[in-house]
Amino acid sequence: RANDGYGLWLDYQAIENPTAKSDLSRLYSGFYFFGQSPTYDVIRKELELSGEKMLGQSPVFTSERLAQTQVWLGTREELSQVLGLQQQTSIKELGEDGYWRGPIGFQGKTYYAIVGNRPISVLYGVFDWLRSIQTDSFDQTAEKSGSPKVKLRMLNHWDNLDRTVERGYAGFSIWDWHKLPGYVDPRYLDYARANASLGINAVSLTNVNANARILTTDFMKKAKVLADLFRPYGIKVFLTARFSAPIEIGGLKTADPLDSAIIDFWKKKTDEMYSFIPDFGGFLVKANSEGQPGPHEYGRNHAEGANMLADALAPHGGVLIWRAFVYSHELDEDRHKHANLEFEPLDGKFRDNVIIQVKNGAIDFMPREPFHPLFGAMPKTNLGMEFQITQEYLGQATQLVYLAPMWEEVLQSKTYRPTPSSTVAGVVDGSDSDQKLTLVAGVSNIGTDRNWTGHLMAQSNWYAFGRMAWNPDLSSGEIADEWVKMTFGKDPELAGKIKEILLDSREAAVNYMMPLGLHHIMGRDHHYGPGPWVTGGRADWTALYYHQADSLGIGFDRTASGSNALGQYAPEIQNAWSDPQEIPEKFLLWFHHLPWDFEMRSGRTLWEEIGLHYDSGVKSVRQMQETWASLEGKIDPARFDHVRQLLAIQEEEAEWWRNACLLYFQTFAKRPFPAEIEQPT
Ligand code: GCW
Repeated sequence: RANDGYGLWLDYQAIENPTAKSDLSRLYSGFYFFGQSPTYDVIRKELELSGEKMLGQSPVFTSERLAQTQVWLGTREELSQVLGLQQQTSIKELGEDGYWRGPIGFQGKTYYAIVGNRPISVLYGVFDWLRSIQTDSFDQTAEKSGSPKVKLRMLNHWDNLDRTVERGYAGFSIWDWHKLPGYVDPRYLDYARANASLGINAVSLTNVNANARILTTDFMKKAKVLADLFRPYGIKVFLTARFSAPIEIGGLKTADPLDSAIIDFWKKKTDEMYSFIPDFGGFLVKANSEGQPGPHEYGRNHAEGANMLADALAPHGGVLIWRAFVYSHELDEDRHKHANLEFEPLDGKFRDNVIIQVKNGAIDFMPREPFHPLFGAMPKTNLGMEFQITQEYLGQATQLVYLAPMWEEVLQSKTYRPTPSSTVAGVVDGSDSDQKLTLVAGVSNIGTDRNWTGHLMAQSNWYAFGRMAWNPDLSSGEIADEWVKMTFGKDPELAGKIKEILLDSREAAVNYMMPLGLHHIMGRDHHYGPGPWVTGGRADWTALYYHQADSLGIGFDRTASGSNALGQYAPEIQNAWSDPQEIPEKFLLWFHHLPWDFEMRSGRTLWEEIGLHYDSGVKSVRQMQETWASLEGKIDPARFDHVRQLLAIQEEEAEWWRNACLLYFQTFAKRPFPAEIEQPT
């Protein structure tokens, strides 16, 4: 059967190396569980699947005669009860999600053990072990331990109750609300396995542009089924709460967060939710943003809105996630500044169980943005990161763009606050901040398409998101390496070439779409393809607002002579970036309006440099195509052809972007294109 990509990175390629195979085969001949848990049943199933696929062998699970076993699985406590073992006490320090795996000597024999602080972390240890086998890095004599740096590692689905998906490019929502609670699609379990294999431990099922019906009893019963299925995989369910729900489903006249009837409504709703899902994660809220209802309607601020919901969740241990994606051009001329203006004054005013979820940049998931200036600016507030895995502004389902280099760039950015060496990763994972409740969220790219993500290669973005949420300091290169080997096999030449394609793809997209700090110049509403000419309606929805091209030059002056959004960053950044000679050129036009003949570091003019960037983006795509073509015969024809066809579309689209943007900007610059580029027509 043709490989349709359904198996994701859990497809478990057959092991060919005879020594590795016989070693592993021995291990698969005797698994021993020291305790019982529904999560151990999940592990058993994964061992069955992986044994069949990697070795053509069913694992043996024994319950007696320890001496005949090979692999031990259990929690630290379970192991020490049976064996009286006191080693591995350090595992305890790894926290509830931490695990240890390695050899244990007992009564003259060595066993391979995977030990966690609770059953879920044994599962994490098993997935880590399976990953090491698939990537050829398993050494049974070595010890390895792991634990996540972030507490909530979460997918945000923008899925509507009618199964359409906002900004979804992989079919419809996998949540079949119509058939729930009676019918359980087996796909739900494969979804849970995939997430658990990465350590993703929370999912918000519904769109942040929320429908209040999800909070009705009927829908709670449906959500309960999913929560029950996900529990053994360590995944908690969250739902989006529409702020005006008291009016829409509660028959009340207001949604004022300080009104006692409203407080009571949310308390009862929340209690009811917990009666169905005792470990319900909490609510995710988009309020007073893009027309969504919120506390402002009643003259209340974000903290008053968020805290009211947080108080309803607190007795149950629930978390309230409140988004900082708020903007207009009314509060300030520059939309960029809006979130800081509204949220910074509220620092320290949110309850302990509130997390403010902040997009990686201040505008909106652009191909490249400087990090959001809220990171580092609210030391007394839990700040979570929101990435977008779905490629709204990065080619949607037709383009291959590996997003991990972008996330890495953001996470490793220095904020210089709260300490001089702080980074975004350090703020978010709490190592540079005091925050206890930490969160990395990603807007899901999953849908009903057989291969889950529309573009097969977009599976790498789901994978990379999960890995980075677990450890924000992992590099995009090592993650690519893992994913490629797990998805396409370990042939070094093949793996090397696919990795090269992945790692070049994001810079290619930036170049042919929005190089040198250009942003928000895409097609209106659908956000597909170029639209630097977009005008009309709200100023901050036009393109001209962002690129500001005129006969003199191009770019948005956000320095002190302009909007001074730069003033929202730490002084170190302000100093360096306010100088067009010093700012990294990748952010040049984000912060500066410069003449077309401005001299770039290459010695070329700005106009020439823009042309070269657009053109090099197209050339990179052609290089990706060539590299892919060289893999013909080394990848199964189904997957080979899928990617080949999409790369051909991507080439056309890259040319479209280049030609459209350059021809449009030329109407202002009135200069010829650099001779060395393919001339746009
Ligand atoms: O990126 C924009 C999208 C909207 C989205 C919004 C948000 C859910 O175009 O579709 O709405 O951001 O993040 O709230």
